[in-house]
Amino acid sequence: MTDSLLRHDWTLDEIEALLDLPFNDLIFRAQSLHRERFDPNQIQMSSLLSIKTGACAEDCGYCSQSAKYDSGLEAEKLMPLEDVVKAADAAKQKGASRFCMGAAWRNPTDKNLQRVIEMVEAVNGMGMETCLTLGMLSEQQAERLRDAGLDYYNHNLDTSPEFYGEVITTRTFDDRLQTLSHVRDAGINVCSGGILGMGESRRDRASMLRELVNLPKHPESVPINMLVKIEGTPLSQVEDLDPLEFVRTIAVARILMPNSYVRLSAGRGEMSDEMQALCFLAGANSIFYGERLLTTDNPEADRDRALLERLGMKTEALVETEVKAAKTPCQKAQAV
Ligand code: SAM
Ligand code: DTB
Ligand code: SF4
Repeated sequence: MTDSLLRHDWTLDEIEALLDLPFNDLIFRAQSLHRERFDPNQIQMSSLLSIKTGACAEDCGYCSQSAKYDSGLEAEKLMPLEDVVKAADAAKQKGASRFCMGAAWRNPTDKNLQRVIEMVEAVNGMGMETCLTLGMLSEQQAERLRDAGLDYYNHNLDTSPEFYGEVITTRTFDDRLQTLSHVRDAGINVCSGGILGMGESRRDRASMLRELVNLPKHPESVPINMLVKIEGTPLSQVEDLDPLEFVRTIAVARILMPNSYVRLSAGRGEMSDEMQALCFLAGANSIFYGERLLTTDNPEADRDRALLERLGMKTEALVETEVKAAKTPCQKAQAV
């Protein structure tokens, strides 16, 4: 069945016109569409773990983990399997339905990939969805991860092709598109989004969204990060983005990709409850849950629980776990 709302031919001017709408009109449009496709009071929760930290060869100007900048971060080697399993179990107990493992690599070596595959198999075996973010992947590596049962691969475009060179010089925008195409072709769900508040213009935000929406298939998951300013990195002193501009970008992502999960990602620690509530109203329906992102703090689990309760929102964890545990299509339909 074709879905006329799933367009892949958006122009930059059309997207910028959405960002330019009066705020109330934009939010109303995004929320109306959101509730046609999703339960507006339900939120998907992923938990993050850094399985290999720091000493990265890339020069991403926002990142605490690049070896090129002195952020004071202590580097750690690839974590043993049993520690990963323990962390996944703790995340599951707290209600996360997806476990996302991140490594500070330009790309994984085939040997390291084998160790990560064991982690994916173990976490899948616990009834959780798995997500990885390991940097660039070759076609064969993506296929190996697919064969291991990986559910999602996160690889962000980060910003517009025009602004990209201001942030990263050690790999190109096209390298990122290529990894996304390897992930898509292997049949793994794509998680791709970017960072706002790095000094980019509104047109850059529109251009990044255009790249995402005009991919051959919309990413299933679209993380929108607010820059977490890290001392020692080139972007540590950049001017704050107007919070309402962040909310606008979430709303436009929701309108452009109506079937995708839009994740309110990094930066929640510095956001008020009211700002997060506006992001949910604009169509965000996923968050990272747990006290730590990769190397920086996330809101305390208690604060998140209290926020969701104040808003009358519930998590998707139980529903998803039941669906995943069901063996046959008929059992799956019953679980839904
Ligand atoms: N090394 C792998 C890579 O770059 O693909 C995976 C990990 S990397 C930390 C994953 C994503 O986290 C980045 O692409 C970026 O979008 C986001 N990120 C990293 N540092 C951030 C920061 N300080 N603020 C906001 N987002 C950040
Ligand atoms: C994404 O878009 N955001 C997450 C996840 N994908 C891997 C990472 C955020 C990192 C924030 C900075 C840190 O904790 O190092
Ligand atoms: Fe390395 Fe990823 Fe950080 Fe870039 S974002 S420096 S690739 S860990």
